[in-house]
Amino acid sequence: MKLGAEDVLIVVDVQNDFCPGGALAVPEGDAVIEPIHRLAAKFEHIVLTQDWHPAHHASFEAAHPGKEPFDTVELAYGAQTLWPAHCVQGSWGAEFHAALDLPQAELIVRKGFRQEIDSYSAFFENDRRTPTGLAGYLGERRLTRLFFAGLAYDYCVGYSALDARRLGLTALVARDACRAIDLRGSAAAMEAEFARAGVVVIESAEILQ
Ligand code: VGL
Ligand code: ZN
Repeated sequence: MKLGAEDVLIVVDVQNDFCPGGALAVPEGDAVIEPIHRLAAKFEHIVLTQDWHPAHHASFEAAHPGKEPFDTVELAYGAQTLWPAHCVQGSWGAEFHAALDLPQAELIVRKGFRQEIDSYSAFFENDRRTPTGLAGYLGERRLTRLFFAGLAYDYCVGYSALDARRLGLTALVARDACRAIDLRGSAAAMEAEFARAGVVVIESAEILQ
């Protein structure tokens, strides 16, 4: 695939807490790092995202006495899955995995830092309205074709790709450079959404060719 100045690789949440040994470990989460490095070598532009929660964030199970991790609650903006505390600002778990080596990345987008709103997407928080600023950044820099990789396929990667389509951008997801949480069929559900929204799922070998 021919890549150019309008293409950007968006590397989602490759942080310790989403990798083995982390608080919300995605199975084989660290396996995304190698394919991401291979992809990154081909891209002129790379953006990283970083899940970045205050210590008692509303998406944490501990903020809801009597609830368990992965239960669902109603917050002001609608249904919210509860997670074990993860990616707390300044903690080890919030740091990028030590093996992730992308010093050339041009931007780090932090999300989920508002106490009362979770954020899966790199574009909008879970109220679907509060922007992170990424759309403005990409627009000003004329970055219009977005390639996604990272964690988790069925949450932050998936919601980011869907929002990219909502914003009229081209969105491709490098499947083998992602890993899923797969909570209650969430990976298959996300793929159905991808098909509806026109998100292209692709193997990184096809991008590298
Ligand atoms: C994520 C659940 C909670 C993700 C972040 O990066 O996919 N999932 N926070
Ligand atoms: Zn989170």
